[in-house]
Amino acid sequence: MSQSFSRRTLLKLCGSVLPASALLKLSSALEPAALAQAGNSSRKFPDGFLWGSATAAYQVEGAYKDDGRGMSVWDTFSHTPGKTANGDTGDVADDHYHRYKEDIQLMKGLGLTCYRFSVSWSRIMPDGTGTVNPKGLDFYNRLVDELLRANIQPFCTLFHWDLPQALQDKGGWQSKDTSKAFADYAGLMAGKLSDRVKHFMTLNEISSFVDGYVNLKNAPGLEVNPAQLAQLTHYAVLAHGLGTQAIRAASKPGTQVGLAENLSACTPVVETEAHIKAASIALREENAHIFTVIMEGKYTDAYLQRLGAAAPKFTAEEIKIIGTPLDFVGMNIYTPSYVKASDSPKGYEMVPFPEVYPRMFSPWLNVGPEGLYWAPKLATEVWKVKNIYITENGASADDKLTPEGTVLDIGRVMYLRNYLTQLQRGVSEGVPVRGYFLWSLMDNYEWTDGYERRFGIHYVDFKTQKRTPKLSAEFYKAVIARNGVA
Ligand code: PNW
Repeated sequence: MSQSFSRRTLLKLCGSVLPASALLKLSSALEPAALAQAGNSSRKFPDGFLWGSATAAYQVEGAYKDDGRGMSVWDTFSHTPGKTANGDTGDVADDHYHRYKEDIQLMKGLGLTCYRFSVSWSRIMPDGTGTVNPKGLDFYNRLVDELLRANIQPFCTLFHWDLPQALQDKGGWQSKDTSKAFADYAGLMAGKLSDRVKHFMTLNEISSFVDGYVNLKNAPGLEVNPAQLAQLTHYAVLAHGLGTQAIRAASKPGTQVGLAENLSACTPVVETEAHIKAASIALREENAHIFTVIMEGKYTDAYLQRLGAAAPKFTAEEIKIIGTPLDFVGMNIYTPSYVKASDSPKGYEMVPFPEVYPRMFSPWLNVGPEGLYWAPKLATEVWKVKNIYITENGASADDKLTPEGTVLDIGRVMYLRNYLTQLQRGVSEGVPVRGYFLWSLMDNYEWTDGYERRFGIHYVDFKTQKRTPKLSAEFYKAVIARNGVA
């Protein structure tokens, strides 16, 4: 029969048989400094690994009418009654437009070495094309200068869903002209910022924003048919390709270009050879319409066959542009897509999440830390990707301020610790992940979910704009300080 003892009893028992010197060793091994050192020697990231956080213009900036900013599809959508939780809008959000200096101090407090932000296209070009608004440009100049003063490398996303309304009025992503307009705007921004910004991302999560054309819950809130969806997705990947070329043409030497995509993070259900093989086939096919065509400069045959008459129309030249080689790829990974081996002609099967499953505070945020190991690893094998950044990873939680004025978000800490452990596993095996951006620096406007679903590691009181570090901020600071999982 086995019996368990409390730690205190164990120490007492050992004390009666162990010599004093051994006991001293044992107790000093339990000292906080020694424990910290133990953490230091394990689960480390390579020197120079970048630690960042990410935000997006519409979710944090506010100041939606300031200094000549034009309207975007998210202004229109959020101002339409019944579209967002509590009718919340990004009119004020975190008021980051006015408080960016204070927010950079938060970043400094964490020890961040990089920060990912996005540019509001309609601040720069209120009509989406043509006339440039100098005051809009000034804001990003000030932001970048302040980041550099704080020794934080700026990573700039050029489009994070806030399409100028003027372009939506002309068809939005259903028009090829939008792809060309994006390239003009992207080239302009690279010309203005690449003396200081060394990493640009074209588009954030194509798969998410094209959803706004079939899912009434996202801007612009339309419902198109499958053929139209495939075609506008094609125009979005084309915008990425044209944008990549425009950024390169306008940039100072040494500028790196990539994108940030929430690819389907295919992960074997069990780590056996057969399931791993299935996951790598699935990675190509499940991402055929976006990530694969960008990586390979080709739509897979299976994708085109599956769509049949609804397949996108494209030219050989467009496909070549879409496949323009990138300097890095950014992966936004929150949740894995579990894959199992199958005897079907496809060779794999997706495993759906059951109704009862560990989730964070957003219904889609299923917990599966190994996604952060497998997706980058398989992408490296399948596409020979050389540089990867995790451009987003994080979790929503039902955060509440305690009477003492803190937030003990142990759910988010649990989530981050497990995901980072899997990321470290990959990096230690040589998967070329160069940096990690936690979503998000602070609570912000979570699109259709308004201000209800908090993703920040700083709590924001949206009435007073006061920022308070949560327990997860303390956790992340410790991770950064030891360059290893805390
Ligand atoms: C990303 N999903 O969105 C976006 O890039 C951010 O703007 C957003 O705030 C963040 O993740 C948290 O939601 C996603 O349903 C939205 O799988 C939905 C999904 C994934 C990412």
